[in-house]
Parts: sequence; C-alpha cells; structure tokens
Amino acid sequence: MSIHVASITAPVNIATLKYWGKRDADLNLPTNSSISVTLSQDDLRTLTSAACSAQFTEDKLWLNGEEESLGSKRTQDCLADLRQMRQQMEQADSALEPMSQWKLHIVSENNFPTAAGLASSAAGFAALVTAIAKLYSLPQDMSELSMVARKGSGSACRSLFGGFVAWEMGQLADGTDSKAVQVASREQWPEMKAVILVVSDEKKDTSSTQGMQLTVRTSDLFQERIKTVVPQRFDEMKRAIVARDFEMFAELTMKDSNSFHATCLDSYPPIFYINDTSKKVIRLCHAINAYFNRNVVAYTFDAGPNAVMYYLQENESKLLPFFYPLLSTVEGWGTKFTAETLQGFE
Ligand code: 2P0
Repeated sequence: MSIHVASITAPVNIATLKYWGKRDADLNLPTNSSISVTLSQDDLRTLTSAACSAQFTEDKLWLNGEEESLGSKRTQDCLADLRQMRQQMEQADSALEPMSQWKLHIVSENNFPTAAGLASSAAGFAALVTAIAKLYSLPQDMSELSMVARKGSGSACRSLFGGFVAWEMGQLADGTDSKAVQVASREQWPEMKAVILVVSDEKKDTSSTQGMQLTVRTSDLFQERIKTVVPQRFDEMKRAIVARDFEMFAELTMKDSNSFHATCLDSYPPIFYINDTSKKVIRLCHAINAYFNRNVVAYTFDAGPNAVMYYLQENESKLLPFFYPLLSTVEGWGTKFTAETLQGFE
C-alpha cells in the first residue's frame, strides 16, 4: 500500500491586540484587525502528521492519542479548500498523483494541556493546514494558507508566521483579503521574551465563539472599540514593534487586554474571563513598572484567567525577584509555564 506522509509543528500565538468579534461567523471574518507574538516551537506547539493513500476508506483524526470526529464544519471547510488547491495542481499536471481524491489520516499532538485556555485551537488548525499543504506540495504562500487556517479558527491564521504577526481584517465579503502577514521576525527583536503564569488549567466557561457573538450583540463599548480604538492601536503597535519600542509596545498591550476584558464585562449578561488572581497579577505588573519608573513588563489575558507577560531579556534578572515565587521556570522567549497555582498569591 502506498502512503504519502508529511509532518509539521505549529506554535501557539498570544495576541497583544485582541481579535474579538466576527462580522461573518461562517468564514471567521473579524470585526477588527489583530496582532500577536508567536511563541517558540520549543515551548508550546502542536505536532501534526498528515497521510493520504488511495487505500484509505475515510478521513480520520487522532488528537493526543484519541480518535476524534473530523465532521466539524470548520475542519471540513479547511479540508475542502486544501483539496481544491491540490486539484488545481493535478488538473494542470496530469503526471501528479490524484491525492485530492484520496482520504486523509491525521495525527495531532499538543505538548501542553489542550483545555488549559492556551490557544490550542490556533496551533492545532495552523498545524493541520500546513501539514496537509506540505503533503500536497501546494505552491500557496503562508498568507494564502493563513486564509484557510482562519476558517478553522480565527486566531490560527496568525500561527503560520513566527515573530510578530498581524491579521489584517480585510474588507471583502468573501474573506479573500482577511489574512495574516508578518510585521517583524523574531530575529528583528530577539530580546523579547514571554512567560505564562497558569492561574487555572480548567476549561473556560464561555467559548470564544459564543463570547464574541454575545459581545457583538450586546456591548455598546465594543462598538467604540472597533470603530476608533483598535484601528489606531493597530498602526501604533506595528510601529512600536518595528521600532523595537518596548515602552510603547507594553502600554498598548496592557491597554488592549484591559479594553477587551472591559467589553466582556460590558456584554449582557457579562462574561468574566479574568479572576481575582489575574487582577493581582495586573496590579503587580503596574507596581513593578511604577517602581522602575518605566514599563519593564506587560501583561495580557485571553479568554481565560492565565497571564502572559512580555519583557525584554535585559530586565529578566530585575523581574525574577518579583515573579520568582510564582514561577517554576523562566526560559526562552517562548515560554515555560508553571502548573503552580497563583491562588495563594497576595
Ligand atoms: C485572540 N482570542 O486574538 C483572541 C483574544 C481570545 C481572546 O482568538 O471562534 O479560538 O475559533 O475564531 O480564534 C480566541 O478565539 O476563535 C481568540 P474562533 P478563537 O487571540
């Protein structure tokens, strides 16, 4: 039996300018552009292998060792796009094997807890799409493939690039201009580091998709956020990254996390992602920055209570005394996350 196989890893990304809100839920088209930092492959990543063969009788997926349904619309949309791209190649070159007609077997593994609210869907869909693109030898570039990953999970489109990445929301109704682009590579600002404080590894209460829909429908503050706040911040943050201006990057990152969580609180009924422990981390970061009289650390929170903090390598030794009680390891610009809980932290 002839089987073709390709494997790839895709990293987690953590937004510094948050994606929150869809203008088209089918195509995962966002109401605003966003920016993220892609973490190191050594830290949090998904490893995916995709295989196809004329002998396979159905599409199958194994996630962290368990067989899972491949039937979700999002996954089906990604597979359909990738098969169509492959089919176009096969039509142009009859010597190619008809892989687009063959069934796929996909094996995917995270090296971190899937349900811990650590952006597993972003790395998962990014790995799924790039593994199959590699298997099919697709000629599309990463921005083009990011539009396929976006259909799987919005934030996944940003995990196709390393370094600092923008997801341009686009204007078109068919989503063909809603894609990820790289703002700066990791090498352009190698001193940037991140650390994740795992406050809770429980699955979040309100899924991102449901939360976004509720916010779009009910929050007045959200309207202000997408009309005036984010468009300006998007340009400012890109400029701060290119100029390696940590002071500005940190301020924009913290403000945008707070703005996003404010729209969650302004939703009706309200959505609470950060908890009292998260708020202690926020206060600690502001106290540290006030102590040094400049921004040496920036916090950000996604759809859950876990804190991600960004800082420059040169300040790590200054920050460690503050964070040491909370951390088991701090290493790499990527991250080490600690299972130690912060519940007791005052
Ligand atoms: C982000 N989040 O920019 C924001 C910040 C959470 C808070 O993208 O419905 O899993 O699959 O498009 O990408 C989480 O939402 O949502 C997210 P879907 P996704 O990273």
